[in-house]
Amino acid sequence: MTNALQNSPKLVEAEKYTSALYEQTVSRYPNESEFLNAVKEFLVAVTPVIADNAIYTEKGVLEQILEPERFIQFRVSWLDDSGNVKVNRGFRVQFNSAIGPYKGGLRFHPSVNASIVKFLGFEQIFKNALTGLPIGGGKGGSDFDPKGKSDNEIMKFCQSFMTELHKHIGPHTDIPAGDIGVGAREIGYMFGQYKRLATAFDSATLTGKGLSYGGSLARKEATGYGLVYFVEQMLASKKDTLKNKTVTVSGSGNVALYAIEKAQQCGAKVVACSDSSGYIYDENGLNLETLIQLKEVEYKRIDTYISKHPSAKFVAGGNIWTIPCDIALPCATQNELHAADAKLLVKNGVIAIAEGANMPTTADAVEILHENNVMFGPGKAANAGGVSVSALEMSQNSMRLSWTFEEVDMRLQDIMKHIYVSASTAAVKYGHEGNLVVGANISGFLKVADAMITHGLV
Ligand code: NDP
Ligand code: 2IT
Repeated sequence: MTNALQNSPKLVEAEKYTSALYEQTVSRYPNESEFLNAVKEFLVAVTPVIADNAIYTEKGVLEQILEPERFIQFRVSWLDDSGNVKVNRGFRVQFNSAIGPYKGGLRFHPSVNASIVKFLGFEQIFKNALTGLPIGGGKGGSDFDPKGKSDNEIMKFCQSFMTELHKHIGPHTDIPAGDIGVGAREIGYMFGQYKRLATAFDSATLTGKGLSYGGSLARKEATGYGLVYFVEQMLASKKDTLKNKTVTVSGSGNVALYAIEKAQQCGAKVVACSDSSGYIYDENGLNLETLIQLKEVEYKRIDTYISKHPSAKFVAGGNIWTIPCDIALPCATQNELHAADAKLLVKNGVIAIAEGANMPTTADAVEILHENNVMFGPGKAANAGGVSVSALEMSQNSMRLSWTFEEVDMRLQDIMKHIYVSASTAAVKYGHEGNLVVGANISGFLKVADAMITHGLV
């Protein structure tokens, strides 16, 4: 908030208004804890903007923004390899299309439900706005568990899922991509089925495609690389760099692997990464080539790494945040870094934490980091590199050409810098210097809210 606003009656009014909106959301969706957490963080962050600009209240922008434009739920039936009938739930939330067609990933994980899809779709609205590219917010997925499934079962599931989803998506309406459990293989099967049903080669209907049929160079690397570019900006603000820093990265999926690669290229030593069964640790640093072979080629668990590198240890069920580090990059899933972890990281001397995953750090953990002056990069800013290059993939598809890796990577670096600058500038303007959670929410919100107002009540 501007200094004049501090403790002003306008701010008190705005706080009452956003608290009431939060309570209303709780009473509408009492069981959607992940969605409610995302809404709470957002409402608290934008309260000074509401206090400062009466128009957002007059036009009911917040009331509208909290409610998805559309929420689609559907049955996904398929046959497993033994001929048994399987039934999963499919979801797509089309949350906000004020600044562009809905855009956001698909997650296949047994935990997926309405709350998780809505929290991710809500975050995506502001993340996508921050990129400066013309994309609205959406998200989807299924409670299907890809673990232990044969390639044939994955294909059957993807085809059945897309048979319903294709009615709701398209290059000018809604463009899904990957997320947890959805990578190049799944996008390929879904694109094949979409193409067949649409009787058209609408390449810009899905992003994260293979390079042979319209994918963008550097999309695979984009989220992890973008995260590290964002961390470089955070460190540069303190005249520091990644050189010789000790880094831990949770997860060992798409985001984690390429965050590790870029951190290593920047001169950091990445000593640990994880999956849902535990973590691997090597004080001399992890070998990325082995990790990529195990995870992307052989689809193996992280514990298999130690047979190739005896100097590393695998800690089954271990908590990666107990390892001392300068920089921690949570890149697995939501709510994976709690208050106790934040305290321990602070005690062990952490200087920066940035979220590759969506909302991995709980609200009380973020508070502890801020209290202890640990730099904190929230996911909707720090992991926006993935969706940014997805939007660049759409541009290339529209132009029917493809840029070089270097060209895409340069654009990605510019976008991450721009996101850092706009979030940190908004934080300063509204009286929360250094608080990128507040800055990212405000900066994303302003763009979407202004577009919504110009469209009238729709
Ligand atoms: P992947 O499926 O490639 O990898 C996910 C990793 O996280 C795996 O190591 C997985 O371990 C671990 N993980 C997932 N769920 C859990 C859980 N409940 N508990 C513990 N570990 C878990 O996914 P991505 O790398 O694509 O996504 C990781 C995070 O990044 C997600 O939060 C996603 O929303 C976010 N993100 C992804 C983007 C992208 O472009 N892919 C863009 C922006 C954000 P295991 O194999 O044991 O389940
Ligand atoms: O959370 C995310 O930003 C993603 N999973 C990527 C979305 C996209 O459309 O590339």
